[in-house]
Amino acid sequence: MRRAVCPGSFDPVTHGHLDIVGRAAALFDEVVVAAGVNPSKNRLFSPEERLGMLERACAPWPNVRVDGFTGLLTDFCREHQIHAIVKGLRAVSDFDYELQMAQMNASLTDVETVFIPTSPEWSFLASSLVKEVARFGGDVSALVPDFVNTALVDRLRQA
Ligand code: COD
Repeated sequence: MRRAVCPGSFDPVTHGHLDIVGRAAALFDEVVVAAGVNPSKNRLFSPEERLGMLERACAPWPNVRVDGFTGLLTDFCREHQIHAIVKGLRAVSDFDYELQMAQMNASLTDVETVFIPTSPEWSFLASSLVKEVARFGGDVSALVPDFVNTALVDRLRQA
């Protein structure tokens, strides 16, 4: 079975992430969307909230499942017999960092990184920008699933 992981912080999941997940699901038999749940990192959404949003967003793909991980991604890959890491690439700036991580991960275990180029419509999209725009009252409803937009508005209203 060809199994791949789409790892990320997903704080929160955006249409850019989901575009990559959907395209990975067409290439691999099984895709695990794995959210890094490092509790020491300051996130807008808790691990449980991020996983819940991912579960809902990935429900349309029967060969996609959602999981969380702490520690090294390569350890997660080894535990789950995953031999491919799928990453989205937006710009040259992504490539510099992603190449370094891909080479480090390959040096730690026999995992290959597969890069999928961002779709033009989502090339500017990042969770950090979505949060910043939403924080100042901007409309991000076209950039994230409806229920994520609702959660963002609710969370930022409380802040
Ligand atoms: N279009 C296409 N791809 C996109 C878009 C978009 N609009 N937005 C995001 N993506 C891609 C990113 O390029 C990335 O590949 C993925 O989606 C996740 O993005 P984020 O921002 O949610 O997540 P990151 O980049 O913060 O996640 C980093 C990891 C958690 C994957 C990384 O830190 C990690 O592997 N951590 C575990 C510890 C470890 O193993 N460290 C050693 C690394 S060598």
